[in-house]
Amino acid sequence: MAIVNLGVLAHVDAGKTSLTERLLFEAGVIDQPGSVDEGSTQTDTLELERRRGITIKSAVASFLIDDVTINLIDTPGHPDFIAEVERVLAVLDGAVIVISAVEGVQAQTRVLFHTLKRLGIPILFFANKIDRRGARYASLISDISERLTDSIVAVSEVAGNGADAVSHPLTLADSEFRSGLVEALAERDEEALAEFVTGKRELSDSELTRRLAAQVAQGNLHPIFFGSAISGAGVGQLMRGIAHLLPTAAGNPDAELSGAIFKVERGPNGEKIAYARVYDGSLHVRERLRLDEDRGGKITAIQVFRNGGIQPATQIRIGEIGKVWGLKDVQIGDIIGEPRRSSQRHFSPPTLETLIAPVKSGERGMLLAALSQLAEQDPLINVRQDDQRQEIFISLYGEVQKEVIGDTLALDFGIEVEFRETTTICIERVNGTGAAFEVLRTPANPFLATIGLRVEPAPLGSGIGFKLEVELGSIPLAFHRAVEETVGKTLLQGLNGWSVTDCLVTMTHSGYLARQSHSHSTFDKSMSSTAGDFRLLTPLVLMEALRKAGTEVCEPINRFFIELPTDLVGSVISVLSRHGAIPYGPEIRSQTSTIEGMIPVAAVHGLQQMLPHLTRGEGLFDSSFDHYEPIRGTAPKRARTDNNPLDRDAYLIKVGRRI
Ligand SMILES: Nc1nc2c(ncn2[C@@H]2O[C@H](COP(=O)(O)OP(=O)(O)OP(=O)(O)O)[C@@H](O)[C@H]2O)c(=O)[nH]1
Ligand SMILES: [Mg+2]
Repeated sequence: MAIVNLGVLAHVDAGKTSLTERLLFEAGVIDQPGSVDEGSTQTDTLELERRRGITIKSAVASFLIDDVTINLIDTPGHPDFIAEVERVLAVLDGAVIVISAVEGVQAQTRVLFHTLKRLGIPILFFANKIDRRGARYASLISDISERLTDSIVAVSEVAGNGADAVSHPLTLADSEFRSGLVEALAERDEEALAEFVTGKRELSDSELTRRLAAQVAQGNLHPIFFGSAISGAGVGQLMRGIAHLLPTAAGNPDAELSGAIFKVERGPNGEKIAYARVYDGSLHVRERLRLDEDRGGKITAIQVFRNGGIQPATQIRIGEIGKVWGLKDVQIGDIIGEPRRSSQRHFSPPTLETLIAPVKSGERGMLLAALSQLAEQDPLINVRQDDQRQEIFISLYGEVQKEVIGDTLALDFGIEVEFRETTTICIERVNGTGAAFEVLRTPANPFLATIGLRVEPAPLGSGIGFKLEVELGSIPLAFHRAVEETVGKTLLQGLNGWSVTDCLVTMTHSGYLARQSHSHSTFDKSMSSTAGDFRLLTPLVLMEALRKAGTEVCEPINRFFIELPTDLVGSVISVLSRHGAIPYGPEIRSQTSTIEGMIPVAAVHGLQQMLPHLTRGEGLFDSSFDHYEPIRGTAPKRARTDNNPLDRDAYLIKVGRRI
């Protein structure tokens, strides 16, 4: 049974959900394509999605094309919901990137394309909305090749305009298309090149198609289909492309089970339902699953996506996607068995944080419980508590996500909340090298542990590394682990309260007192080191080392793109500069021009609100995270929520170890 797990990805509003609907209709799964605008589609089922007309959660739909089962995952395009896309990436055999033929390549299109490319996921392009006025053909192809990739081959052409626009497949009988394709293949496929250049023989149609599929599968070439999700133009050809140009799921049925959980939802009775894809082996009802060291459970029921629907089943086989019941503590992103694709983060982290509080003061506990349930489905919500001030913070990608969280809490949990003080999340990077150590049984050290740590900068994007420069056996493994874990936790709040990243921490000294007791009595904590001694001392040593190394607070910077009437370019550029943005040379055209550049995330919201006024309502603004940059001037601090190891005396009192 051939299966393709297909992601549909795009910038917001490009037409992913509409295309999904059209594919389900053409495949015979539904009698009428539903409409996003009327809230009647198969994949936008949440009340909030229907109300807002945007996709918020990824959703699966299944259908057959020429005996190939397609499990399609419709994803949200709004950058605030990128976490939903993130998890889906792990389970895809291929992707369709939808591009509006009117708007062309947009900010999120680029982010998604480059991420898919990096992961080696084969990509087809669908240029949608050819039925709209202003839809482009040749200029869209050059837009894609200039702003995205030149590894493209247009496989259809458009005739007519507006509602009458039709899309014709280009065939190998067309000599121009044929020679273009042969050339594109020859550039990427040495064997084809040899045969083509030496002219040994004509490549047959079926051989050309086979070689095209091979290049698509390797991620070297991306066919562009043109059409319309609303009129249905070009969708039939896209379906043949999906079934015959993308690689089908492959795996080893005899190997150990491996798979991934890419979505978690709650059923009508609050029970957890996990969406799993299987790579190798198979997943059975009544099987016990291990999710990590201390989480797991027994599978009580399975449903598998098949032939346009979902059916009860006893197992999920290779390549299949199914719903799984019974895993009570499952989380989105869980890996079953050996990971297939790097489970690393592919997109930038949330860059905003907001204080969230219940309107009714007695509902704080309820709110925390609700947020932790939401965090099971969306790990990037990242709930942070300040127990001293009784405050709750959550990370955010943007204003729309904030509104959706507010609505979800009201609708699903009956909790009215308010948000205050949205701030930018900065990070701290280490400036130089710093080291510190404390030795057990010395007067200043109340803990039965010797710890030495060195902190130094590591390459950008590398996160936090931990290394031992002491003999592995010098202290029990459990103590090493305690130090390593505590290092990770401590670095969540650096010298200025922001999380420290891109650094290497090396353990340079270690020592402990072995388990001992006075004769005939039991284990005596005052004479023997415990993991607690290592946990409590680590923050003091680490922060001392960090203080010596010094840190630099960096703020998130977005790449922006503005389209606006040409006569306003000058005035908008000066406003941009006042907001700390760095515009690159604008691209001036007769009527509308574009400005690209970098802007601090902190300035994005304000600018977005001013733009309609600045551009007579005609400006389009788009931005996505690009990098972190050191803040010039005074670095902002974030209030600490830990025991503040920077203040030794206060810290010792808080952890109850006053000397
Ligand atoms: N004219 C025309 N309109 C389209 C076409 N495809 C989608 N639309 C419209 O574009 C809007 C957005 O469509 P959606 O299908 O919700 O787009 P999406 O990519 O799923 O959006 P998000 O999931 O929110 O990112 C809706 O108003 C659709 O009716 C098309 O081919 N032609
Ligand atoms: Mg959608």
